Amino acid sequence: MSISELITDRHIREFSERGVTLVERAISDEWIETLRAGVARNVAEPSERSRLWNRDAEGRTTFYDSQAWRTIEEYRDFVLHSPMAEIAGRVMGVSKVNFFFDAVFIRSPGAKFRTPFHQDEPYWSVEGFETSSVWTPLVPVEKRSALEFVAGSHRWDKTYRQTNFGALTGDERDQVMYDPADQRDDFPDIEGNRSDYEILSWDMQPGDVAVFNARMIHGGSGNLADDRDLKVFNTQWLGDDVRVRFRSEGMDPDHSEVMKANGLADGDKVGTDLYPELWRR
Ligand SMILES: O=C(O)CCC(=O)C(=O)O
Repeated sequence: MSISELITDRHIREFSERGVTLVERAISDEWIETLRAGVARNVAEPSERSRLWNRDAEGRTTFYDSQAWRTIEEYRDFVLHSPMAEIAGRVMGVSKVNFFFDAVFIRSPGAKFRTPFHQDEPYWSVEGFETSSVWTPLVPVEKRSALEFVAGSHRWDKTYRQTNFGALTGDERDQVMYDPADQRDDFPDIEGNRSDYEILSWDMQPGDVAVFNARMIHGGSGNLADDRDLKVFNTQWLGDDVRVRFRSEGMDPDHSEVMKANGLADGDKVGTDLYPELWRR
């Protein structure tokens, strides 16, 4: 089946209205095998950006790494040659797609740690509505352990003081010093008031992907049964309206220096070899 047949009007409408859509059987078994091999290599050779977000009393861990696509050849192959760019482009309904970066979330069997609810775009060195993150589990995942999304939150038109992921790691390099004059509201307590929100998640098989807008509030996953692990590869994609945006605090990953070195200034369209255009309608 071609990608234009795979992505239906329902996916496009759900992504636009609810901020997330599940695309089943989007990625072939071969690509999943490629990504699993990449994850094995990545865990053996973590980048300097890798972090252990959590290690519990039983030694169960949640490992994070990002932007490894230039060094892990399996990731690079997937980013450049899999149908993911076209899937992201067609779901977003844009005319072209640039690749932004990749991330992995690896939990050992039984890990309970859940990622705090957050939005992605406020951490990015770019800004725009036409963005997508694609959460791609490489193993079967039960709904109770899958990433959760607050339906429609991409259209709340509100940015909050974001979760300080540095509090998870305690690592000096991750701390965000928020400006005391920052007038933004604190991040809403979604977990403590779950019944106030429509929270979406699904049972997923390897090959299924959740495509979500980078303004969506999302979090969770983890909460694994004792015999289940979780390996997730995520790719992030930029559409037509995205522009470079240097923020005064909290960029993670902070691309401002490398962007400037490549001639990109605040307000520019993304592009250059840093963010290759990988699909055009
Ligand atoms: O899988 C997770 O624990 C977190 C995923 C996430 O925040 C993301 O893909 O942006």
